[in-house]
Amino acid sequence: ILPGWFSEISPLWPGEAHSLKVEKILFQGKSDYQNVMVFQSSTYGKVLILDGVIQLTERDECAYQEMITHLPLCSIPNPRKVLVIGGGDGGVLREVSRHSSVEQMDICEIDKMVIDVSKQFFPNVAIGYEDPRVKLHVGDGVAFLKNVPEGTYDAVIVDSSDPIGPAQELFEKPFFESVARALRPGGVICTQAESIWLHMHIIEDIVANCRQIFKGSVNYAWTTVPTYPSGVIGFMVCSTEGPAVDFKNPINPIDADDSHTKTRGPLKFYNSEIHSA
Ligand code: AAT
Repeated sequence: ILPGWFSEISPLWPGEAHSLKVEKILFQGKSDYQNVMVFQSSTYGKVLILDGVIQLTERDECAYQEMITHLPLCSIPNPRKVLVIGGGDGGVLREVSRHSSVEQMDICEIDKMVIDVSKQFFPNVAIGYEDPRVKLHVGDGVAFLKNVPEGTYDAVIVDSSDPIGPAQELFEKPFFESVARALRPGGVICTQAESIWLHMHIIEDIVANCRQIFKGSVNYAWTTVPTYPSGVIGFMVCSTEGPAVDFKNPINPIDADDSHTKTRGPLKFYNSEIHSA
């Protein structure tokens, strides 16, 4: 480990560790759930770390937040009620808020410290909270879903950390069953589903579970994020039984210059072509 550098070391990617040069450590704290750190890097802007794992950097967060949000929301007509699990930084909320059909955005993040730190150090990400359609719930996503009435949501986005620590259950079958219950017929889920280069065993399990639970369609998509392990990260995008959803051909395109461009900035990564690809 080089002095003055951050190296991302984890048993989930043995034998490799991506490193970023640290200019300055801005925050270090311990929440009830995890260690939280923010530092200024020399080439990726500010970086948010949870338990030693990179959650986002200012430079490349767009490639993750835009894809995990618009892959599901651009695949269905007029999404109205959306639930985000995790995503305490607010970046997914920022992206959901670009959809004018949305009436309600619920978010359930387990760790209040992630929310507070994001508002303090990542204002262009946490801007997602500044939308009156947002309802914040601080708690465990697994418990939250158990109390959601059947058929409530058009879309559920699971912006989850890796399956070591508080997010472990978010990768397990009972959780996917409760998401399916919370979705309307033909509703969609998009969940963080790790890297095709590192986690085939995890992906195989998720795919097998989703094939049993989501009777509409089951797909795997991926995007490039240079600061995530192996430089790519994937998503499971599935729909429940009901009106058919064709995730490969978005029917609800988002305008590159949408009405929120002024406050949220323009889309930087997502468009219909990259969605289909
Ligand atoms: N958008 C940034 C990317 C993330 S953040 C994942 C979030 O999930 C964290 O804020 C974490 O506190 C929250 N979280 C973890 N477990 C739960 C839970 N059980 N219920 C609700 N929220 C939870 C993902 C980064 C991916 C990293 C890839 N290596």
